[in-house]
Amino acid sequence: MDDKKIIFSGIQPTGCITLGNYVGALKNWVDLQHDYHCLFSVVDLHSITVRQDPKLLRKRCMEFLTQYLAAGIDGEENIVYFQSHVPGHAELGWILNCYTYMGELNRMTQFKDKSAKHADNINAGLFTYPVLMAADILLYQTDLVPVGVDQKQHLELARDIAGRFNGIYGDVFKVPEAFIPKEGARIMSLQDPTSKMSKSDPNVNGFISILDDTDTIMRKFKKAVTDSDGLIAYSDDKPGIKNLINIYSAITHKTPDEVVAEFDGMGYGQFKTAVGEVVSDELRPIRERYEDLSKNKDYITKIYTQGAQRAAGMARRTLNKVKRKVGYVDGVL
Ligand code: ATP
Ligand code: LTN
Repeated sequence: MDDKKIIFSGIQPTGCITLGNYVGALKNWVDLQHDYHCLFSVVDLHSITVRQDPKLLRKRCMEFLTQYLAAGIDGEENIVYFQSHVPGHAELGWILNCYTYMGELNRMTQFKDKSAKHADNINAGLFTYPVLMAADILLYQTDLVPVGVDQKQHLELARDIAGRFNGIYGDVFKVPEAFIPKEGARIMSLQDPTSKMSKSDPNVNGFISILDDTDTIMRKFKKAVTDSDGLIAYSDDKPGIKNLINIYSAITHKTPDEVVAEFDGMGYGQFKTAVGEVVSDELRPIRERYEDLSKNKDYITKIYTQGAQRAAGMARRTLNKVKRKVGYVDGVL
């Protein structure tokens, strides 16, 4: 193998892939994909921490994987697959559960948020979810994990677990680093700019799906909640406008200061239209490729089948090492 480093990342198949997921994660995967050996997984094991309709879940899993490819991920060069197709994730997840403390998991803010949201179904999977995420990453000796800032705490836990395991057994796992974008690490809801744009938001006006058409995108940006002082400035006191500046900035690669200078003296209406246009121009080719790709089921099947085979080979190497270190007898499989 050459000296390229390894990337692992994933999105769970719930709701639909949003502009937040795109700017925070997917777009960076596309930018980094040729410089690293990459594994991009639809992390379907994670999605059942919240109750899912089986038919819908299966359909959504296919749609998510197709959207990875439509966004520009090269499925031949990279490993693109479904997490549930590689048993090593669940196996290592179990082992790492025994090297993770309840106290650590109790501190996870996503667990606190999600258990408040789904009070009728606070299952053990929701609690140990970050351990499965650590297993996803550590299974492949991952160097870099491109994610939005909301995943930083989970990544730090993965690093702690890796360090703890290595401390007991010697160098087993690579300790991974997070790759968090500067602008766009946390895109906020268009309807409530103090909370994260979320793909499971029941209010569809709060998020942009990467498959939304131009009219829908323009309409959602026009409706975006801002303030009433009419000044385009980058400030925490103006979360709505700050969010729009961040979106424009992430798509155009301009700094927030440059964006503020560009729109100096203009009204919110004009600015919202400009943001809608850059987003729409960015997403149009993705939507078009998606239409084409979704007609080609054989190609998609080929990508995820070969992806799982390649991933399973890499996973096996780490798992064998882990099992030997823990003290299990060598198996036949
Ligand atoms: P849910 O709302 O269902 O919990 P989500 O929208 O947070 O889902 P995830 O599957 O949890 O989506 O996240 C996939 C990736 O997208 C992660 O790397 C996450 O950090 C990133 N991400 C999610 N939402 C945003 C956002 N609003 N801004 C930037 N990055 C985001
Ligand atoms: N927990 C992540 C999704 C996820 C992930 C991963 C991201 C699961 N496993 C491994 C990066 C690496 C989330 O965004 N909710």
